[in-house]
Amino acid sequence: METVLHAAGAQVKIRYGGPVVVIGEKINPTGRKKLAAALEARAFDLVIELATAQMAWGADVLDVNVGVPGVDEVALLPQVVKLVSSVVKAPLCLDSPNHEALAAALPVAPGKPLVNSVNGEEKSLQRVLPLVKDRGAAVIGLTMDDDGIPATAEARLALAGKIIERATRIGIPIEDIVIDPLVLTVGADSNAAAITLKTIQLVHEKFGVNINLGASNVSFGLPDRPTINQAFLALAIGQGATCVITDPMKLSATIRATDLLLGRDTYAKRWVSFFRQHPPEAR
Ligand code: THG
Repeated sequence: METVLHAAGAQVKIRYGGPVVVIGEKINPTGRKKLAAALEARAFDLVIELATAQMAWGADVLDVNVGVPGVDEVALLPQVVKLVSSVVKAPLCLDSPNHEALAAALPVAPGKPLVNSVNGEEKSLQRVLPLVKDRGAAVIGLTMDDDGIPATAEARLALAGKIIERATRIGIPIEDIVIDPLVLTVGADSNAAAITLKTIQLVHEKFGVNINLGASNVSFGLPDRPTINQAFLALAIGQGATCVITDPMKLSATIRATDLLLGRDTYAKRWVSFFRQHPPEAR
């Protein structure tokens, strides 16, 4: 199964057995006061800097999230999407829970973008899926609904099935659906990562669709988060995750090393190229 995204001549293929696709997460004001203030002031230098820096560190796709509380996302998301696409040649991942903001940004996003996200909630399915279908975009389906994130892998698998069924029923090709099994922090529940890893395995076996994961949640509230995130990502990729939304500055090296160890980097070409561009002493 291959999810193909493109923009300005750049094509990104998400597929099992290929190198993991990195979605740069840093254009997101959550927990970043400087970026939140800049977005509120419509001062976009920092956004441009984050876009180019993430590309230099190996991002394939850039996530764009402008969710500052109180800000008019319907106006701001398309504005930032246009700006980012004018400075980098990468498909974008439009990250908003607000379907009106997605509807406003989709027409100005270049090529074939990724919509982040739909979930198993009835309202979300009804509002987001038609936008994805009409735009010919791909979509991330989160395995959660009105009741939150289910506690078991089997229940998350059922939600993945529901999203896939509803999306394909309105004509979205199954290869344009990427399932995100979500992870909670192991600081609160020591089984949190294990449940997510099991969900990846079940979704991969049953549907064969591409699987995305955000690595950062897993370590919330714990010391030395990067080490936990690195270990988790390697395990998730080994289990079948094919794309990850993360900080490329912190995690591209681990992702490249994992691809190498899984036999997805012939002659270690990508690893050596990354090493030359970002030698360890400069990381
Ligand atoms: N799945 C999907 N989309 C997602 C997520 C996911 N989008 C949002 C999120 N998870 C991924 N993006 C972020 C963005 C920021 C942070 C974590 C995940 C973050 N911010 C720091 C903080 O809150 O403390 C600030 C870090 C910094 O300053 O660099 O951790 O799972 N589909």
